[in-house]
Amino acid sequence: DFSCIHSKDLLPAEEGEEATKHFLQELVNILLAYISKSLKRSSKVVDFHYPHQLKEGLEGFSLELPDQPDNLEQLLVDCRDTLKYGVKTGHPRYFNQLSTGLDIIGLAGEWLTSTANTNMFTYEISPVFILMEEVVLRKMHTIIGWQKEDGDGIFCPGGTMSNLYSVLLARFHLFPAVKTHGMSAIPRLALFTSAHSHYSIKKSAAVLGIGSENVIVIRCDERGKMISSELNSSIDAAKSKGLVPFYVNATAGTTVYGAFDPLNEIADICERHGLWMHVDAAWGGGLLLSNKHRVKMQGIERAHSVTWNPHKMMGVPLQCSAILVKRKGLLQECNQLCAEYLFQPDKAYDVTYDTGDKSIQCGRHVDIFKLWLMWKAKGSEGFEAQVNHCLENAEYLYYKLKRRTDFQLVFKGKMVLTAEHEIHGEESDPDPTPLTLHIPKPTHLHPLIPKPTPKPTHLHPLIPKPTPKPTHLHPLIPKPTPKPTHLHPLIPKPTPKPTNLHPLYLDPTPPPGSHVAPKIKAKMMEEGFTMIGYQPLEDKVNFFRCVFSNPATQREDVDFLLDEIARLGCE
Ligand code: ABU
Repeated sequence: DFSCIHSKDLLPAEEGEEATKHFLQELVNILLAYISKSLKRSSKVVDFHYPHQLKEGLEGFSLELPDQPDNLEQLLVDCRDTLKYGVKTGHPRYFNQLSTGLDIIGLAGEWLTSTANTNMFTYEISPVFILMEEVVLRKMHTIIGWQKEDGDGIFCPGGTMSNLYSVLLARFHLFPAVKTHGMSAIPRLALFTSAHSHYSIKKSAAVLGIGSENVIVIRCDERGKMISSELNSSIDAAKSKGLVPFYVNATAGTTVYGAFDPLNEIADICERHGLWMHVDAAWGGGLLLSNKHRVKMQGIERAHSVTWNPHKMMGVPLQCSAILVKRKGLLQECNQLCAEYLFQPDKAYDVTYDTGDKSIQCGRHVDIFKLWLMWKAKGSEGFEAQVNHCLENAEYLYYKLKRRTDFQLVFKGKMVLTAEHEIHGEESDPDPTPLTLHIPKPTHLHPLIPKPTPKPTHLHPLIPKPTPKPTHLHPLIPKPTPKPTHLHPLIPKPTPKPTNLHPLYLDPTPPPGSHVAPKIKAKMMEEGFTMIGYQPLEDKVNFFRCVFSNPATQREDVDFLLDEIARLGCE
């Protein structure tokens, strides 16, 4: 009974050890019960509530903050409820995001990290974690295929930040004066990325003052791979307009199709034009650990920098993302500002281990320990088996979909091949292996689904805000920036007036079938037995994207997902 105990009774209070032990043990019991439940197929992925319901408070669970301290009994109830109303991302039937699953060793690593509660900026306060980071980064360089003398890097908060680093480094490599003199000291730059690449490349250009309009978007083929011949001609075209091309992003595992750009072809073009080649392998990086599947990333060793998120395909708990840089010392040169209160040059140890000045942050979370511990626990072979299992699930889904008449594949042709198929050339497409599979709309269900009654949009969490946009555009591709007007740039553009139309029907002629996936998803969330994301893409109306990164997911879960989508669509 913790009803008479408060946080002030825990350590460092005198005699606080017993209460602390019992409190933490009770918390562990709650977490264990949650983990076991998360893995039970009979339990829900989500006990979904709309924002207003959670804000109003549910069965004693209140988000409001008290003036007087709550007792520990209440805090334990709050912990239970927080998990109860959250999403069980470790559930075998959670297919919604690229980061799924719950690795117990990774969890232990995260607990230890929080217990250590230190910062990654200097060796003096994180000696062990700094050396672990060095070891893991070296391992990743070797796996990429860089020479022993090459390789640098840093863990940072997510793939977007890793990609931002890559653009920053490429620009500094070409124009070091930009660090001190800013953009006015350098010419107008251009960078290149595919239409299916992650939006963080445009965001990086915007954040770094290059301008999102100077990101030149290269078309993709039907499978979502960059058409490299168009990259070449776009570079020439940009040069003829007086822009200075400096950077190409190639994606290894695009966010929606899981497509792999032709890295060697892109590397050839980058070499010909003297451009920095970055590979965004945030999603696909894990495949480097698979002897069977790493063939899809041939050419990655020619990259100047690589983004790789172990928190995706490798199943490391969020967050764990690396920016890997071939040229040693560049991160430090680009970012260091030598703050004297942290990075004193006259310390008693080798100050190159004070890696914090490589970063654009000051404080940096310890993301390395859980990955290091998982690598120890599984070995590289364990990660390989895990990645192969995910791809086997993807292949299973493909074959199931081919046999069902109530689903339609988003693009024709085999989406997942084993290495064997590739070696023997049984398919016409030599590089057809995306990691994510796309369960398309069950279009025949369309007439059976009633038109939703328009609701106040602030109550419906699944419906995007009514920003009018052409529905045929991919959501990851920002709308074209309006041409500069006479307005001062600091004056925000007027927000389009909200209408009273349901956001799904804003477009007077929505493409047929576009509301099927959102309607199924809305029902799926309310029932809560599985979760999968959808999106439109280019000329394709909303379709489901099925992600496999959870080692707990088995074939029966794939079967369940398909039957559940079909059931919800028929209701
Ligand atoms: N680019 C971050 C991951 C997004 C996703 O889970 O779909």
